[in-house]
Amino acid sequence: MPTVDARPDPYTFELSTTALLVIDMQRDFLEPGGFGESLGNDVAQLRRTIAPLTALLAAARETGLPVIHTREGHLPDLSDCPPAKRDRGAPSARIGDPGPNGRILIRGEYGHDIIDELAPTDGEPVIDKPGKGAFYATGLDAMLTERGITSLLVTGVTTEVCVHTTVREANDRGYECLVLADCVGSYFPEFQRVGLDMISAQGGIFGWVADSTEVITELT
Ligand code: TIU
Repeated sequence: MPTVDARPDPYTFELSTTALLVIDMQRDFLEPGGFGESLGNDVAQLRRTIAPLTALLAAARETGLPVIHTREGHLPDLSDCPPAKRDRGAPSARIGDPGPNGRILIRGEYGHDIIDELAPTDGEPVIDKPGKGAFYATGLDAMLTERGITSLLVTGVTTEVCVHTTVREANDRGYECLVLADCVGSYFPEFQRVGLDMISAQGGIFGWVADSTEVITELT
């Protein structure tokens, strides 16, 4: 069984019960003109995740490790977007408003889709989720259970929002999570550091943290 140098201690996983989860690597978060920028964020902060995630995806695909992608977004009629989410804050454009990449965070729009560099291949599931967590109002738990997956290699954006929410949801459902530090990104450097610390502190209260190179070495 592969064992990865991680914190707070080494992470051992079985290939047959592990999946790579790629959270919300969408244009709406990583490119100008989308949801992330509308909230006042510098979207360039997230782009350092693309190269390591590209390498990790290649290794996972070569090994036959299941890859599951998620996308945050809403139905065109916004019936799955609570007003409490849409009305929050003072963004330059709200969810559902028109933008250069289509309506902000709306399913089917160009901006809602995954960036070209990390496009899913045929057969890789893409879970559309209305919330921050990948388990809320989705079929992810059933999909993992059906496949016998109990361990998740977690990547994507943003570290302190959708990655954290998903790891917490996964933790409560009994999944073990290894979060790959160079493959998760935040708009705020301090949130990146503290967000990862919060996962691995207290003996790994939510899971483990490692660099993707440690996993790639084990997979190849
Ligand atoms: N705003 C922010 O940091 N993130 C989100 O709204 N969604 C995800 O993290 N995917």
